[in-house]
Amino acid sequence: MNTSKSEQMFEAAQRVIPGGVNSPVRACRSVGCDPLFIERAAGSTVTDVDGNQFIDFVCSWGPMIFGHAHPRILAALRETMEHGTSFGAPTPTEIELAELVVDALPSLEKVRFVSSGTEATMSAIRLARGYTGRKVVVKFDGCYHGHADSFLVKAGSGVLTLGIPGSPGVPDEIVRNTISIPYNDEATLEQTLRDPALEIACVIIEPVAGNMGCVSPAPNFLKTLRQLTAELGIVLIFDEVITGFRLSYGGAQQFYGVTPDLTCLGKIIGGGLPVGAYGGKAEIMDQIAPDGPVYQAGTLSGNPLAMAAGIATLGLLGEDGFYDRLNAKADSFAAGLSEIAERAGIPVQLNRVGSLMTGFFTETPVVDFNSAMLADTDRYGCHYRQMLSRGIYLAPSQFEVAFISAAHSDEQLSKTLEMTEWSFKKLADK
Ligand code: KE4
Repeated sequence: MNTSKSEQMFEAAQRVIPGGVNSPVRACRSVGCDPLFIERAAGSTVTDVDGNQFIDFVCSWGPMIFGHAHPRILAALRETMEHGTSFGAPTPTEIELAELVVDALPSLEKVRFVSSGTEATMSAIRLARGYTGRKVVVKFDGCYHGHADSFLVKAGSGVLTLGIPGSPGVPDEIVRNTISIPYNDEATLEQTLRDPALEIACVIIEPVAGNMGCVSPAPNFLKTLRQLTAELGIVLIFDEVITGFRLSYGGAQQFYGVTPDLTCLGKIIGGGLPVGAYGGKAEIMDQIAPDGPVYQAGTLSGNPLAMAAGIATLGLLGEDGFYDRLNAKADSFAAGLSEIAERAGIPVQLNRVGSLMTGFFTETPVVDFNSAMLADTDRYGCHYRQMLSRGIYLAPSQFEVAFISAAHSDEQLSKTLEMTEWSFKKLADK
């Protein structure tokens, strides 16, 4: 595969952009190769600057649930940009998307748009702290909520881990109020939330974890979390940046029947443009400026182009039977993957929820961060490179999810299974 132009571009990029990328995972460091520079995309394929075409399972890390360059979304953008791109003033499109989002999610009475998932989660925990007057944020090992200081704590190795900075530049004073505990561990959850020494403002969780690879909540885990936080007056925040409008039109909260106090969104609601959002009960949301004292602002929040792309996307998602068709496609693809791993004698734990999935190269069921860390990342890297050489564009990390989109055709999924079988056989021979 000729990648000469990507190589030249990567050299140029590294001279002016840290690591040559604008987000670390794109550097492909954990899969042992240099990144390809993508020139265009359509449907479920991306094409790099050397003209190599790939079936795409990254899907821009989630937004492309309909595939790339969907005609309805492009048309909405073209029409909107004719009238300008940003005004720094309220616009009708913000109301339209806000009403769609509020109507879709059980927990939302009001919503505030921002420009990234990080802004959404950062604002949500500030709001929870302002609303409760408490300081401590509880999160879960292996869950990622963006790069705001409060979230950059190392995943705890102990049962109960007081935050220790997970990145230089994050002062102890900031992360001292962040506690990270094991996902799916009800005993530790109850022990932590009931600890009288802790002034807990909120718990934030990915209702299906997508940032240690795909890890689903244990049966009743979310219900127990909801019961405890309600009893103790702790704000429950669902980070649905990945799962929102992915697992169902009402997100994970509808999929599992558990209603949080606040919800964070991103990715799909922007249709590929920069959008994040946080929302919830009016009683809490009314604490946000200018109505309330908790400050949050953004120059491009509610940007007309992003709103138009989001409205077009949600319009498509609302079509009858969309999620049934998407999940059925993902179901048969996942079944094929499991059969192939079995035939090849390769230990793979395939975790899937709806159209999100991760194949962990390990014999141990993956139910939390510690078990996810047992996966063979070298073997994943080898698989990644082999699949790339055969035109399949997987997530460049064992600890991310693969996304199935409405644009993935049966033929493309069959080809991917064939290439997976070829790759697994090569892995088994190593
Ligand atoms: P952004 O700030 O990247 O828009 O969103 C942060 C975020 C918040 N919450 C969840 C559950 C997320 O998954 C993310 C971002 N996801 C990663 C990939 N899993 C984005 C990819 C990247 O960092 O380049």
